[in-house]
Amino acid sequence: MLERRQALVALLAAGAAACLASPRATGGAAASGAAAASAPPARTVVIEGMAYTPAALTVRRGERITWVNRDIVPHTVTARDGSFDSGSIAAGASWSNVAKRTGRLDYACTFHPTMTATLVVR
Ligand SMILES: [Cu+2]
Repeated sequence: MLERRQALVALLAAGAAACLASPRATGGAAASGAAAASAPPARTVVIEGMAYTPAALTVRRGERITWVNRDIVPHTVTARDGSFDSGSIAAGASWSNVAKRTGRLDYACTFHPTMTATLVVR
C-alpha cells in the first residue's frame, strides 16, 4: 500500500516538474499539432535546414510565438539581449514564448551562431 502511494507521489512530482520545466503550456497542442503541420499557426517560426523561417517576424505585444524545430539536430532560440532563451529544442520539438516588450529583438542559436533571425514586437 505504502509502495503504491509513493509511486503515485513520485508520478505527481514528475508531472509538476515537467510542467514547471516546460514554458510551453501549449506544448502538448503543438506536439500533437504535427497533424496540423499543413496549416501552422500564424505566429510560427519553423527551424529547418539550419535556418529560422521567416528570418524576420513582426508580432504584437502579448502574442505567443512558437518555434518548431523540424531539423534532425537540436537548436535554441536565444535573444542577444538575454530577454529569452529556449534552451535546447530537440529535433521535432517546439518552444513558445510570449512577446512581452516592444522593440526589435535579434536572436540566434547558441549551437550554431550563424543561425540568426529577428523578432519585432509592436
Ligand atoms: Cu542550431
